Amino acid sequence: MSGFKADFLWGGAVAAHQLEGGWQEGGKGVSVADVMTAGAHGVPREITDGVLPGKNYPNHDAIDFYHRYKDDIKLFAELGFKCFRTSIAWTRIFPKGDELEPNEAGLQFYDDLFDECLKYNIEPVITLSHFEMPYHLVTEYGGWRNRKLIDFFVRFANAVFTRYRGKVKYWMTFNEINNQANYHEDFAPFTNSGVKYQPGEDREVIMYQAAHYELVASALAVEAGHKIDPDFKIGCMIAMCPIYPLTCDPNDMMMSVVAMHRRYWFTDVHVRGYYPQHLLNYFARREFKLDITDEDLQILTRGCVDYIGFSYYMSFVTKATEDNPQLDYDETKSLVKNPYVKASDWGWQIDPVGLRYSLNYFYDHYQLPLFVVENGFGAIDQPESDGVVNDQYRIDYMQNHIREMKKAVVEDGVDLMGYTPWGCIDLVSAGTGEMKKRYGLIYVDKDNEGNGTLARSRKKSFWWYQDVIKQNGDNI
Ligand code: P53
Repeated sequence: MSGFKADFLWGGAVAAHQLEGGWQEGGKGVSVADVMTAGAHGVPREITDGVLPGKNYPNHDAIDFYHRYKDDIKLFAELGFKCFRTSIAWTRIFPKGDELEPNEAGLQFYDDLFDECLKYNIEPVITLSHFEMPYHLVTEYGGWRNRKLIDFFVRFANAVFTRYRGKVKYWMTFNEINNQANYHEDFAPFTNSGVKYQPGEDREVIMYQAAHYELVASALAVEAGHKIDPDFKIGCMIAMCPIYPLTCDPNDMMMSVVAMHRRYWFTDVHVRGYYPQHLLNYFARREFKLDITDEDLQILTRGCVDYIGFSYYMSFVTKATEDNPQLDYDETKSLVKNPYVKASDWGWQIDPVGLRYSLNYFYDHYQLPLFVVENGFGAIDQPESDGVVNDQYRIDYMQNHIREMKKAVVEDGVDLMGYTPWGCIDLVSAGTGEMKKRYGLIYVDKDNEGNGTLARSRKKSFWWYQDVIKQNGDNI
């Protein structure tokens, strides 16, 4: 093969809570994203007890895509997008999460949004749960630590699969389900699973329980989706940060293997439909008592995904230490700096070759089609005197990553479906809640404090990416 397939899905990616705004419109309920304040690099977002007066909640208004999506999709069409990845805000469809009937106004919003995409032959690629589950499920049920969430999620999945069949073909169940491998911090357990920890709780076992229920829910959704429309392609979504050994010391190498086990076993369950033996042995060693029934194990085998969607921004590095003979992985302590690569202003290590490595890792393990559904460079952009952002650094980042992606296709033979760079239009950062950590090809006039006209303008990267799509990557 000389390059990307003829029907390669070039596009861009966003998530509902990070761009829509309209947090109380059309009957939408409060989501977990609505109770997170703005933080900064090194300053965690605060998770408040409901929406409190006087706090800055950047997702409430975001970039007002809810009202401006027609103009924004027109810009995506101008870029030549073949697909557009977004999520359905669960709280627009089931505002509290435990209702029996969906909210028609929310369903209608996404009908209109998908129609607008299809008008330009832009294929919607839809994530069901992207860090925006109903907050009511947190306060009433404890989030995904509760088995009841499986039914609520499957009801939501069924409602949107049924409604949008014929409009949406590509789906993913849980965004970056494996972020919660970092259960030591509050962010990922809350955004992935609506889990808030009490002091003194064993965080790790609760994380595994929540992830198990999500994997069962995902499998049930995949099974139901295939019945609703056999043409559906339903994937998982993994945050891929490959973990290298710091040196060729065999102990460092083995630490890297175990760290990869802890961060990526989720993919094994999604793809193969059963738990890897190393994890079962780990559960036994730690004496975790998990609610995993025989019926659950049956369900997992019936709901294997069709493809692997993954995000790739950076790689990690680990090393073995004498005080850790069993090579336990703690994402807040086990990672060290890579001396060979540079990092972004937010400390994310820039490693284009790591994308080729990741594509090979997934394809060697699973032989399933792969979809790079996020990649990009979060940076501070400054419009120049003519008003245009000259983001050559972003072009360099994307070009270097696409080049490595192409090697994975041409030289290594991986089956790659598409590429959707993250935050194709500037939006609210998930990790920090900032506006100033920008990823877009399209600039949005809004700052961290919420000031700005919300006007959209094309950055230099806009024209560059437009040309990449036009030439199907032949110029890379
Ligand atoms: P922000 C951590 C590591 C890798 C990807 O992230 C991550 C995170 C969580 O911050 O999140 C994904 O906005 C996620 C998007 C998010 C994007 O990467 O923190 O799927 O919602 O915006 C970039 O710079």
